[in-house]
Amino acid sequence: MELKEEFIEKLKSAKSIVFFTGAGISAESGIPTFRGKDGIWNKLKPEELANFNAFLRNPDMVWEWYQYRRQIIHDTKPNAGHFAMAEFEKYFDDVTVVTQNVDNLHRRAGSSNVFELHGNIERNYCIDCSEPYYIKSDEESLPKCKICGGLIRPDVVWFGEMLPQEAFAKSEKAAADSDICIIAGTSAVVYPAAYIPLTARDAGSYLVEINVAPTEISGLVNYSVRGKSGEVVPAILEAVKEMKK
Ligand code: BJW
Ligand code: ZN
Repeated sequence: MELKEEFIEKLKSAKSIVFFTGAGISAESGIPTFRGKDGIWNKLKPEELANFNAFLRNPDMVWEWYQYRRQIIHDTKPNAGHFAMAEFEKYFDDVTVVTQNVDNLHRRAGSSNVFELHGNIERNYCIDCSEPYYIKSDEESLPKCKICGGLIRPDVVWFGEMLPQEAFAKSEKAAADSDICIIAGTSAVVYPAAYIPLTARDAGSYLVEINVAPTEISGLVNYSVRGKSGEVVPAILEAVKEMKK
C-alpha cells in the first residue's frame, strides 16, 4: 500500500504516537459498529439502551443486551489492526491508545498503555453502593448487589454520564504531547471523546484518519486513508519497520 510521503517523513521523526479508536477497529473481529451501514443503531435506538433512565425503566432488557454483546466479545479475538497498534510500542518511545470501545480488545492484543473513555463491558458495579460485581457467565440474568440489594449495571459510559475523569485528562495530555495522532474506525460524533483528536491537532500533531467512509473529522485531518483498519494499520507498521531497519 502506497502511503503519502509527507506522512512517512513524519513517522521518521516521531517519538510519540496516539491512536484514537472507535467501533470500526473491532468490526473486522465481528463486533458490530453503532452507526453506519451495518450499525446496531439502525435497528435499536441508543436512547432506549444506552442511558441510565432506560436501564431504570427496563433493567432486564438493557442487561440482556449487554449480555448478548459480552457473548460476541468473548467469542472473538483482536484483529490485525489491534495487533499492529500494539506492535508500534517496539518502534516508538510513547504509544498511547485512547479508545471509545468497551470490548477490551486492545489490551488482549498486547497494547500496554490504553485509556478507555467509555468504560469496559467486562466490569460491572452496583448502582447504589458502587461495589464492583464480577459476573460468572454471559448467560447470568440481571444480578442484585450482595451488599445492598441494588441493581448491577455494566461499567460503561451512557449518554449524559461523565467520562472517567483521570483517563480523559491523561488522554488529553497524551494527545497534546503527540507527534502523530491516528484516528481509526470512529465516526467522531460522540463528545467529549471526539475532542481528543482536536486537542492533538490544536497542539500541532499530525492527524491521520483511517476509515472505510468519510466522517465528521475527515476535513480536519492532514491525511485521510480510505480503507479497513485491519489492513491499513499493518501497512503503516510495515512502513515503520522498513524505515527503522
Ligand atoms: C471502519 C471499519 C473498518 C467500520 N475499518 N473503519 C457536544 C456536542 C454535541 C453533543 C454533546 C456534546 N457534548 C456532550 C454531548 C452529548 C453526548 C453526545 O456526544 N451526543 C452526540 C451523539 C450528539 N455525549 C454524552 O452524553 C457523553 N457524556 C457527557 O457529555 O456528559 C456530560 C456531563 C456533564 C456534566 C455532568 C454529567 C454529564 C457520554 C457519551 C457516552 C457514549 N456512550 C456510547 C455507549 C457506550 C456503552 C456501550 O458500548 O453500550 O459509546 S455511545 C457509542 O458511540 C459508544 C461509542 O464508544 C461511541 C462512539 O461510536 P464510534 O466508536 O465512533 O462508533 P460508530 O459506530 O459511530 O462509528 C464506527 C466507524 O467505523 C464508522 O465511521 C465506520 O465507517 C467505521 N468503520 N468498519 C475502519 N473495518
Ligand atoms: Zn450495592
